[in-house]
Amino acid sequence: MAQPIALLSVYDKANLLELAKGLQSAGVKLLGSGGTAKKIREAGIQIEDVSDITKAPEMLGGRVKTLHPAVHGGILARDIASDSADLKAQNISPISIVVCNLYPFEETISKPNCTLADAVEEVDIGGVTLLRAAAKNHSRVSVLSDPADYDEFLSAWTKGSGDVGWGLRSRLALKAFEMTAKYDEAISGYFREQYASAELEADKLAGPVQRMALRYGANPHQKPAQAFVTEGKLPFKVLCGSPGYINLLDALNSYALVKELQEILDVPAAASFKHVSPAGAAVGLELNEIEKQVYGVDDLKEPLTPLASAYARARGADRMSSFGDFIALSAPCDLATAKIIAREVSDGIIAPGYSDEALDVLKKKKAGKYCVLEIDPTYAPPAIETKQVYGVHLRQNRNNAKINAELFENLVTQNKELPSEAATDLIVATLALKYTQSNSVAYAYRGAIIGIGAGQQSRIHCTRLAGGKADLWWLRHHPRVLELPFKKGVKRAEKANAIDLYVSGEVLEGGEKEGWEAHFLNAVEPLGEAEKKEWATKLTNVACSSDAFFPFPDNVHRARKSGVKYLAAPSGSVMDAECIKTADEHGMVFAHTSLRLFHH
Ligand code: 93A
Repeated sequence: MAQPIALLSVYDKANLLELAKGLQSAGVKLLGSGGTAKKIREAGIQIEDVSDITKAPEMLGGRVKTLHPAVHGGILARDIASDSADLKAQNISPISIVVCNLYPFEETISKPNCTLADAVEEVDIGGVTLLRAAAKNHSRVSVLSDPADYDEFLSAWTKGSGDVGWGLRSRLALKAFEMTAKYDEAISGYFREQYASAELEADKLAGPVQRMALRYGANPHQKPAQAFVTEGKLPFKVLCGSPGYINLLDALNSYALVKELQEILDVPAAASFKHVSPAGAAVGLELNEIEKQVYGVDDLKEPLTPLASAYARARGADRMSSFGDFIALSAPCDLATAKIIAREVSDGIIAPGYSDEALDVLKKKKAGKYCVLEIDPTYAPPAIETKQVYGVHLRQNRNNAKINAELFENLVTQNKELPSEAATDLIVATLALKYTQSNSVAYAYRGAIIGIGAGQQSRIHCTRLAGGKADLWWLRHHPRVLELPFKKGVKRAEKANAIDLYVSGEVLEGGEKEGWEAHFLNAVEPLGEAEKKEWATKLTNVACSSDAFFPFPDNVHRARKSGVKYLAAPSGSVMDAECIKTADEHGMVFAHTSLRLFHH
């Protein structure tokens, strides 16, 4: 058998001499690129230069060292007759071991004064080719890309008399593939930053870009931060302001929600997001006069379009939570909608377009810093999504479950009457859950979320939280609330706050009490418990959906207290029968969906 050959070409020369010594004593012939061969030779170990077999000197200042058919033919040749014949014809010897690690690209670019030219010079070509070729041909060739593996390899080589076995060869090949992939990612990341960011500066208002730098991540100390795609351009462009990291989390989740709502219900939809969960979401059913008053849009001169009604409803579900929201619209923003947004405290908006007048209005918000994003409505996200937590990559198929009326066909209660309005409300509630941090439960009424419980570890806490919010929402319709004698000049957010304190029955003392009272022209009597109870009985036909099964019937009891008649949840609880029995006791209609909708 011919003497096995090892090709060594390493930037990091750690453990190199021990490996070279070991290979030599095992009868392996050594071949090295310039610096690697020199170091080994200086240690008294015999080694040939790559240029001895290529018959070509290293050139272009080291840019071409190992890139040669004599090298790559020797690595890539299989153990088959035609490949052996090719090698023989070209007088090339097969190579059995490749030892290579790459120029320190990441280390170089992390230096503060690294220039573009410095970075370019550190892009390793020949080394990546050696690693990839050897890894490709791992059925015959061993590739050592990490000095930490030399010892194990040497003992396996000696033990196996030159055959380290398929197991080790395949593990080493995978390591080499991972290494070149990571290396390439560092290179494309660096050049994306250099070239796609420059594009951002130039074309900010003209079109979408591939990458945008963000001020910071989830918190101001989390720098640097960026948003990017690896192919094409981001699916949105920035028309005004500059989005932050949380803004984008809100924008992308909320737009997905409203887009699906409109697709399924064929009515414009809007959502008001905070911390990556909806505070409200709705479709644009026309508002009656009381709703206009409750949602604070009764004084608007501009007639409400369906889109404006959708946002008024979405914002009106929980005005406290929507303070500083990120808004998503399913249809191009019109003037009527922009006028509602203009006077609310909000952080930004995403929509598939803006009328000129609407954009003029929005651009004036926050002294010109209001974040306005225009999304491409034809954009379809990739099917696979990946995120990284604590250094671990998590990958899954996107949640592409369709939420439509068919989902609620399995009615498991005695009462099986599900009117189309209730089916619409179940769709709104369930679709909202698809984009709400779990656990979650949502109550919907007249095409809008009226209470949502998000991010709770216990199901009943979600049901209570959502129910409590729905109760407050309903109390805001109470005639005593609508007649509260606010002084002129009280700001919208202050009103929302004062009403919330009033309906929640919060006990106020001292300065807080005085501050609250100062909003009104005269003394305001609190809402009594009996009044509240009596008012609660007037809310009926509410829909409620849960992102996973109800583990106990307490959820059904609690939902009923907030006027819920229509329930939807997946089946699967050992208490399913009990939950159904409870729903039957209350004359409710319960749809088992068999679709879990956790979202994180
Ligand atoms: O500039 S290169 O991309 N051109 C090459 O042909 C080449 N072959 C190996 N760099 C090349 N290498 C790299 O040189 C290896 O990846 C290794 O990091 C380094 C070893 O160089 P030396 O043996 O001269 O120290």
